[in-house]
Amino acid sequence: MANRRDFIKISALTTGGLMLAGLSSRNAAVFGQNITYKLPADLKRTPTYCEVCFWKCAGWVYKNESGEIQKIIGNDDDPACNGRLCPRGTGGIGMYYDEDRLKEPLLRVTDSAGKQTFKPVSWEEAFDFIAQKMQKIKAEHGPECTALLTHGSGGDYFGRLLKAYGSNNIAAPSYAQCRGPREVAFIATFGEGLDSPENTDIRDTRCLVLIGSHLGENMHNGQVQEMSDAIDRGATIITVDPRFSTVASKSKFWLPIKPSTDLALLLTWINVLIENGWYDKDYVEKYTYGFEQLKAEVKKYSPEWAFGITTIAPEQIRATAREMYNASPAVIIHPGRHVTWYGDDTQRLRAVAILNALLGSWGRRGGFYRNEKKTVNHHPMPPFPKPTRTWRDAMGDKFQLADLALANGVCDATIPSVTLDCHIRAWIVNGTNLLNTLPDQKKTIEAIHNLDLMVVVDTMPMEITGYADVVLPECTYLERYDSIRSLQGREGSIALRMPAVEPKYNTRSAWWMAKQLAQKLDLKDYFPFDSQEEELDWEFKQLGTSLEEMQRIGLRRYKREFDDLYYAPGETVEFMTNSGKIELYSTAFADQGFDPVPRYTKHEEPAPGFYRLIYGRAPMHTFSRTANNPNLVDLMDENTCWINPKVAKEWGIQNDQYIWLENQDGIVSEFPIKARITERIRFDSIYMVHGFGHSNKKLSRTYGRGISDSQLITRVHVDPIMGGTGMRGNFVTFRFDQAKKQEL
Ligand SMILES: Nc1nc2c(c(=O)[nH]1)N[C@H]1C(S)=C(S)[C@@H](COP(=O)(O)OP(=O)(O)OC[C@H]3O[C@@H](n4cnc5c(=O)[nH]c(N)nc54)[C@H](O)[C@@H]3O)O[C@H]1N2
Ligand SMILES: Nc1nc2c(c(=O)[nH]1)N[C@H]1C(S)=C(S)[C@@H](COP(=O)(O)OP(=O)(O)OC[C@H]3O[C@@H](n4cnc5c(=O)[nH]c(N)nc54)[C@H](O)[C@@H]3O)O[C@H]1N2
Ligand code: SF4
Ligand SMILES: [Mo]
Repeated sequence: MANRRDFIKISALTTGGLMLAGLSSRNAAVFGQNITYKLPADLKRTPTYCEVCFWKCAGWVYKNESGEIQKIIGNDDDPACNGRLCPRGTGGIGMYYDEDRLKEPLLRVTDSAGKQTFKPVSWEEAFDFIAQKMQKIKAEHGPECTALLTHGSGGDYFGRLLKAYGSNNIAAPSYAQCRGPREVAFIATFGEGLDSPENTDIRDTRCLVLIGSHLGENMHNGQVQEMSDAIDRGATIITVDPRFSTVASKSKFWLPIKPSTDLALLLTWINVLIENGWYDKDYVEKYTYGFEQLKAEVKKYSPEWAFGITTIAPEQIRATAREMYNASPAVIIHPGRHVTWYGDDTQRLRAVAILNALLGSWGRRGGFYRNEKKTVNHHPMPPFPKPTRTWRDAMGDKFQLADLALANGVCDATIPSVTLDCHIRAWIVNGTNLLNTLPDQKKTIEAIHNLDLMVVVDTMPMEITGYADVVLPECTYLERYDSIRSLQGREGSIALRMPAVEPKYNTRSAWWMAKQLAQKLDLKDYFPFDSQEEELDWEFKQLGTSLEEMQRIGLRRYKREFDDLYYAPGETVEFMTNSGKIELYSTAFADQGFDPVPRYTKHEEPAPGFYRLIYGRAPMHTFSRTANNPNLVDLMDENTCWINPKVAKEWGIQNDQYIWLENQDGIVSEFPIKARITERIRFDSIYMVHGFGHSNKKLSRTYGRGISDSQLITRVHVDPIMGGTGMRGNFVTFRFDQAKKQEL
């Protein structure tokens, strides 16, 4: 291993307090620019869009008379939130007030005793160090040996920097650890993906089918609001989930499926619809390709067959299929969002897409509407150099249907291999806690040890910052401008995020950091404006408004410009697939040697005494980014392990007892987790909320609270079609003695 990095718990942080004032004035002089914002004094409230999750609700920040942030409320005009933020968005203030925040740039140094620590440094020292390393990597190995791993708004600016430098290795975990398989499946079927927010017309639906989508715990705001309105209107909800989720309790049908068998249910539903003629014949005839092949292929999937696999009774399968048909085309088989479960996820999502196509819901009211979005134009800049290599070169001919970069692919391409003459040598990590986000932590750490440079841009001392060479502290979303939020939807809308207050401590925005680095790397033409205000103003002017106007209104909506929201009766539609039709039989998959019509394959079962580890969301937290947020910790301060009473009895586990979990590879959870004994989970699985079990002691409110599902996800089921990391093929058992073991 080239550069073994010890995990550093940011122990040097406190020493920086005294140096701050001196450092920031020196920075200002060195960089020759004013880093304070020109905030209009007369604004009673300042606009923002939320960064607590990626639904990006627009809101207003209010301050008290002393200029302290007091509350954030939703922007009434915003189609993403309709004036109402979710609990996390309201609690976003806690991100600003969290005293555990990163406070100054840090550099990894090794002392005379060989101990690695972080030393507080000036911004200029940090940038000099990074630029020098990046120039060396570029000269010796080519710029393609640098990658950006990013989640969140600053990624736009670091992405521009990286492309200017000559690399296109830009990956976000929201693809191969989240919605990637769904995008590939819908592109193969309808010629377009869903992206965010999804174009589900829940507002007008008559039947919503949720397959592991736990809306209501998954708090994607506008979608949850539309669903609760739909429930009030009497729409049917069908929930397929091994756990009695919040939305299962509002559903007409709850199908407590055996986990990992959803594809069997979906293919059987397809068969039942076709066999009974419960599908939209005109729509299928006019718009689709491959119906006969589909029909022949799914013939074998009877409800009786599916019962043996899914444990869902045949009459339930028929009744729910009928229910969907009765509502069609105002029916949505929801594509879900985090869909990287078992490795055959693209095919499962293909089955979801096919069901929607048979019921004629795509392009129909109450099904899926047609999206619109405003394009944000950037100021002209020199063309980006064309990279000669990417992470894909490490993949051979695999995953060609992936339409975005894979974060796990970047990880793979960082580990030297005999087939690859150049591995990735530098990572810029922005806003993603990779140790908790990618499965197989051992591999992530191995990749990190092979880097010559790892820069982490974050707001908090997380697991990932502990492995950095350089830590760049970003100010929170309440203290900065950011790129323009342009959201797709029934109509396009744009929103401004501006600082409500000056950045606390010695923190800066991503734009500022990227611009300074660009200067050091001789790439300043890619950041042509002296201030972010000027750049935003230029961009807003292309959209028919200005920064000054947006500071007052926060959000602007645009009338639809192109197509109608839904297909007109008999409208001719050209789909962006090879056949120009909705492909029930995927020609693109056939070309690549994958099943053109999905087929059921069996998954491994837990050994006796083991239970499948499944996970999800809680309404008051977002992954690990909120785990230490004072306001949200007040609402929920640890995750619990849901265990069926039958199982608890067998093991003698009491409610609220702390236990350890051990997975099938012998990995034991670092911390104990509280047992929650409940009928709401099947006997073959245990459930927990993702985002807890933090090992960085500097996270004073969350350190050691609950456990990390990621730590136990060592078996990864990679999707052969697009490379997504299936994370639900891990089994765990209970342990009661870990406390003693840790004391030794
Ligand atoms: N085991 C398991 N793994 C999962 C999931 C799961 O449910 N279970 N979910 C998957 C899904 S769906 C997704 S989308 C991904 C999410 O993956 P991530 O986005 O990586 O999730 P977080 O754990 O919230 O890490 C976010 C990091 O950004 C930092 N941060 C917060 N605000 C800012 C900011 O303003 N600027 C900067 N620079 N940093 C900031 C936080 O401190 C934190 O370190 O994880 C995936 N991985
Ligand atoms: N509050 C909150 N809301 C969020 C987020 C957050 O962090 N916090 N993150 C956002 C993001 S990035 C995403 S991607 C979404 C993710 O949210 P979703 O896409 O809605 O859900 P998943 O995380 O895939 O699935 C969780 C549900 O799947 C069930 N499940 C587990 N295994 C199986 C199975 O084999 N079959 C079936 N049918 N169900 C199964 C679990 O019991 C659980 O109820 O949430 C978004 N909304
Ligand atoms: S859904 Fe909640 S956390 Fe996500 S952007 Fe909206 S208010 Fe923020
Ligand atoms: Mo996600």
